[in-house]
Amino acid sequence: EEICVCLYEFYRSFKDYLHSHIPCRRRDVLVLTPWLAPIVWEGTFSRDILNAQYMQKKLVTGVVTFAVKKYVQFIEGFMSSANKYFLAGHQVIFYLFTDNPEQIPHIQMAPENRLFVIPVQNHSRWQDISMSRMDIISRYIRSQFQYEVHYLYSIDVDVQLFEHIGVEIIDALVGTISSWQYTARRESKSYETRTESQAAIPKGEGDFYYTASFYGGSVAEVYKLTRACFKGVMKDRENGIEARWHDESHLNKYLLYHKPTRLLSPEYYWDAELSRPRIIQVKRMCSVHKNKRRQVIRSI
Ligand code: 2GW
Ligand code: MN
Repeated sequence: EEICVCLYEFYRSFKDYLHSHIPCRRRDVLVLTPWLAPIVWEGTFSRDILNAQYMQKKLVTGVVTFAVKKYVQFIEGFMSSANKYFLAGHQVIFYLFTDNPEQIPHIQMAPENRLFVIPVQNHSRWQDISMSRMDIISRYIRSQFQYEVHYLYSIDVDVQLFEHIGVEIIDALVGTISSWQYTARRESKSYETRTESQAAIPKGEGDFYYTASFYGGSVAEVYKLTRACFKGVMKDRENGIEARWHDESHLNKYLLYHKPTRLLSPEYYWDAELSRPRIIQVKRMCSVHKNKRRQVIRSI
């Protein structure tokens, strides 16, 4: 009986403690992977506690974004919303790769943030723009980023942030669950399955389907990831094959065999084309690009 009283007391004090930091806990979603990596949803963390920890460590985080050709039109919306909501109050360095540095609009940066505009060549095929990102990121990590930031995240430019994306995203290797595929069963996920491709995932394997629109981690981990993915892209090219979803297919292959240490729920990249199910309590970042044709193909 005494033990019972003890346990009850413990539970009660813990419950109060939890409640004071996380007012609405989640029971409706998966919050831990089978390899014990947290899956970040609204209602699973206290940003105050995380902020204080991160602040103590004096960390700097980098964001890599590409805006090539017509995609310069998205810079303004991305940069102004990211300055407001991405790791607000913490030091962030934005690395903006573009083929047209002169055309960059004036961007009002938050005082703690910095912006580097880096010229990059354009490719005629969009698939090549998308896939060359892995190569460019890894080369710049080697020559520059590793000396300037601790963590590095790659984000599509055709997005806008609507809510805070804070230090809950910080970890060694971080992937975001795709808003298109969060419910799909393994067999119906968009993985590359042709065994001739380096991105091939054997039938019946795969954990989650991750979006290439938002991933990151420590500089060292992102270096390994981007190098491996680019190697896969090159090998495929030699063999005359292109993975189903380009860099995204290679990212999914990599993250299957190098398990992410933290996953972001689709709150962190919600596709504008989709209606919002109940489990998505906040849309923190959404795509703003409406290209019906490609999206229809993608959802098949
Ligand atoms: C892309 C498609 C068709 C025509 C042009 C482009 C394009 C992309 C471009 O002209 N200029 C450019 O800078 N980009 C960059 O590539 C930009 O940063 C953009 O956000 C990123 C990915 O292209 P996006 O946003 O059109 O593709 P999504 O939103 O369907 O993204 C998924 O699929 C891609 C590959 O199929 C990538 O894997 C991407 O990371 C995925 O999320
Ligand atoms: Mn996009």
